[in-house]
Amino acid sequence: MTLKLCGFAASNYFNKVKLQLLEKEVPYTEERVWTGNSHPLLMDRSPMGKVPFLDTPSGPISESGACAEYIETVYPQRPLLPADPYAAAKVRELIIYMELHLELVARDLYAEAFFGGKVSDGLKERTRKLLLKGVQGFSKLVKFSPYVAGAEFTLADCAAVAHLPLVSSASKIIYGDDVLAGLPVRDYLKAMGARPHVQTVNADRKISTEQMLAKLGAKPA
Ligand SMILES: N[C@@H](CCC(=O)N[C@@H](CS)C(=O)NCC(=O)O)C(=O)O
Repeated sequence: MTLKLCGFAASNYFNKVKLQLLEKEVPYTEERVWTGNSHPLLMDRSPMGKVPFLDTPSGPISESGACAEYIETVYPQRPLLPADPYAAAKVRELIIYMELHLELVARDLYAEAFFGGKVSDGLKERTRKLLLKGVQGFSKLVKFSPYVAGAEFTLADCAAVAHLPLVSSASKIIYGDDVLAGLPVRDYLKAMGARPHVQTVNADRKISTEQMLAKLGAKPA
């Protein structure tokens, strides 16, 4: 049985794992599973009802970080984590900064930034403070030389390509300025956009985003 990546291609966490699979040339299939419902198709395999999750020959795995680690262990070809334990820990550290201190914080803005909802002024203010703190921490770790963790393309790039554009655009839409503007994120994303697998992920993301917005009855921001 080949791996099956489940979720939808508008999801940044889905795309982080998808880019890893494509870059490593791991054979896999996709199953489109939408969130926002408690269907057993979702909850039995991803108990928090989140995507992505990965169907493996041994059973399902939820949480993109756990999926990514499983893929690295079972498919050692084209490793996206350095062999050196310290360097590998620095890649994992960078991913946590992007996910916990940037993306998860900015997520509170998405309802208004992308889905036609409304976020209170209090939440916007609190989120901005947390985002600026996250950006400060991330700036100390990130390398952009030319990849986010240094000279090699790693799992941290799979995460960066998926998460950083969302953080930038949510903050631009809500605050009128990009909290990541002090970092060379635009140039980095442009360079990453030349990679064929990043192009595939981005093309699929566009189609899936339109489908998702149509499902929600929302208009693109
Ligand atoms: N920590 C999770 C985050 C995944 C996540 O938040 N996925 C979103 C889609 S981008 C989702 O499933 N949201 C639906 C929900 O939270 O109910 C991971 O790394 O997989």
